[in-house]
Amino acid sequence: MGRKFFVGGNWKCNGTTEEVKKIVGTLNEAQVPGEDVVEVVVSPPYVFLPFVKSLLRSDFHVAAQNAWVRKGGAYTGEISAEMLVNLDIPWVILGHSERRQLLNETNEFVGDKVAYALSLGRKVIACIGETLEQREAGTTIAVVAEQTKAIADKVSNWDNVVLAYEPVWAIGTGKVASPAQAQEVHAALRKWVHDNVGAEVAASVRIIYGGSVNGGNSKELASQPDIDGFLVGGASLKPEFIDIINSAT
Ligand code: G2H
Repeated sequence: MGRKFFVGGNWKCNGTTEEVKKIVGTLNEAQVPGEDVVEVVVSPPYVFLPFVKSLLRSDFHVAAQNAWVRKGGAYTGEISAEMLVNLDIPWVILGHSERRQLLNETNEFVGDKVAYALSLGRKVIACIGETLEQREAGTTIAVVAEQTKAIADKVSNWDNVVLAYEPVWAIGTGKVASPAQAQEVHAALRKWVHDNVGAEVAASVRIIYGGSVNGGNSKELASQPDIDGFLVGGASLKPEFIDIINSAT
């Protein structure tokens, strides 16, 4: 069975109530292929999750941008996966490079977070990607393999995992990876999963690309055989997000 195209909108730390209403209004009116063709998930900041969920069309879904690594408790400022269960939020983004870099999240910590969220029935968009220095040093594949291994070490069932390859040098910079650059890493990742997890998971796991995706570059990126969708930041706040969703066909 083919891999269903996946488009995630990562709103990051952006938005007011009025802006959120406007974005959701645009999404709700959009003409896009059905859920059988493309899975659409938007990820507002935590404080807007229930609001967005209540307004959003039923064929689009919501994701949190993070979750605590274990059961909730005395962790000031954190949000637990149990709360996502309680609010019926199906998806969570974990291991985004902004958290890895700014908040020092390690590979092992991200692996633990992914495993814990999955254990509570959440679906996970797990982010990996190399820095510019690592790319220039020729270690891209080794870096993303190590990040993926830290997840694979803790996860036995990959049904609810989407892997998001997001080269750090392409995030929010306007410097998108070329389709060939992205395809090369996606193919290497799929091979890594094939060799280290199994052929069935390698064939079915969706590997999406993130980093300066926009309405102008999504179609060509989407045409690459191992690019199964996108995680979109800046452009997910704009009407061009609809064009990105439509690049599924
Ligand atoms: C990468 C991406 C969304 P942007 O972080 O996850 O952001 O599309 O703004 O580069």
